[in-house]
Amino acid sequence: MAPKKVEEPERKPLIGRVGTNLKVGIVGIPNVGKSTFFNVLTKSQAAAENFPFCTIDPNESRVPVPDERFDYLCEYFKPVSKQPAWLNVVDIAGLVKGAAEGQGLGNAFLSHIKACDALFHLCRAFEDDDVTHVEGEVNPVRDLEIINEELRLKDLEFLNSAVEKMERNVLRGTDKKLKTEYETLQKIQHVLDEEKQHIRFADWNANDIEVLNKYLFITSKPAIYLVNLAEKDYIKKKNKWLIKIKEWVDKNDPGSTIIPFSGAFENKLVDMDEGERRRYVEEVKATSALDKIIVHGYKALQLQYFFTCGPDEVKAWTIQKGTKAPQAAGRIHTDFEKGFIMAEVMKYSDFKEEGSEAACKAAGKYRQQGRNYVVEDGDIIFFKFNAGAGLKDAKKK
Ligand SMILES: Nc1nc2c(ncn2[C@@H]2O[C@H](COP(=O)(O)OP(=O)(O)OP(=O)(O)O)[C@@H](O)[C@H]2O)c(=O)[nH]1
Ligand SMILES: [Mg+2]
Repeated sequence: MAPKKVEEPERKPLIGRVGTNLKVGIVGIPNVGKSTFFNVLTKSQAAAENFPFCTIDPNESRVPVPDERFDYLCEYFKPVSKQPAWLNVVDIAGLVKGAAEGQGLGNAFLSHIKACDALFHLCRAFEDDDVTHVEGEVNPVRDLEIINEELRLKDLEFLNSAVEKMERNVLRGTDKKLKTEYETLQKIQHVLDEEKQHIRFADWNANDIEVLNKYLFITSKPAIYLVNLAEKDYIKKKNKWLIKIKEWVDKNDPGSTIIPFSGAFENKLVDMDEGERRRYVEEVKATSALDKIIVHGYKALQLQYFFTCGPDEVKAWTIQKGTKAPQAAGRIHTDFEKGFIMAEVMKYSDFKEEGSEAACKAAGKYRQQGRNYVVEDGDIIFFKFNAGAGLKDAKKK
């Protein structure tokens, strides 16, 4: 397996939509196991947690984000309703060399990638003569290279047409805002065309980011690399490609996460009943990689969540990092934001350590926070708000 990172390189700010209903798209060349991974992911999460199977359409579903804090809170409160955080995942058809120019199923699929906010870049390191490889033989590094290049070319094509459209107006007009946007587009052109770089690795100022957030280029999206191994390699944690993939990612997408998994192994597990699965996992001394993949996907979107807890419901509410208390309250209901009075907050770790809300209060770990409080991941919150018409406070809708 790839060696552990010693030091996290500094990450660039996330470019993209601001929202909480964000999607990760699975990209890769054909026949590398994207759909297999997608199916196993949705099936296993639906089965394991007994949540409703959440197919949004045949290629999109949402999966609960595994979190032992959430499990503990459910265990503690025994609520009627359990609402975990969700990650939306989209299965995208395979891309081939030349897709940016319309080869293969080309262009339509690139537009699907555009609609996603982060990418699971899946590559194939398993050998199987029965599964055709479009490029002849297995070579995940070459495949990563192909996809990366197609994504860059697609952005460039989109950018060039935007620049062209704008050019006439900018040269003729006196619109200052248009001019700034045009300048940023030219900077982007330089990065994509001259430096042959992906957008997310360049340095952008606040103006640029505003423009980038408008265009949502594919190469501005963060990626996580998933390496599909044969079952035996996954179990042994050994495959000759892993180190080469690590080298490639370190060079081309420094700091990004690489997660080895095995579609075949996951597929086997998902079809077993609980007892069988436990025995098998013990026998081969390997566990499923799916939880780790979901958690990393969620993190790549720079999302986090706070909890509301009670006997009716334990719920994880997704927010963007840096969200302040009133806006977090607004996730629950707009009235909570408008009439925000305070947030009563316990850290999850304090709650667990002290054992109850009362004990947290006694220990001075139940804090009242105001409008400027920045909500932290895992906060347990009880909002007080003024609804004008006499409603004083509420835990949830
Ligand atoms: N041996 C082996 N075969 C696999 C594995 N994962 C997927 N396959 C097989 O590879 C073939 C292609 O898998 P898919 O999941 O459909 O591949 P895909 O990447 O979605 O392909 P496209 O949608 O055509 O781009 C199928 O026959 C799978 O059964 C794996 O881990 N090991
Ligand atoms: Mg597929």
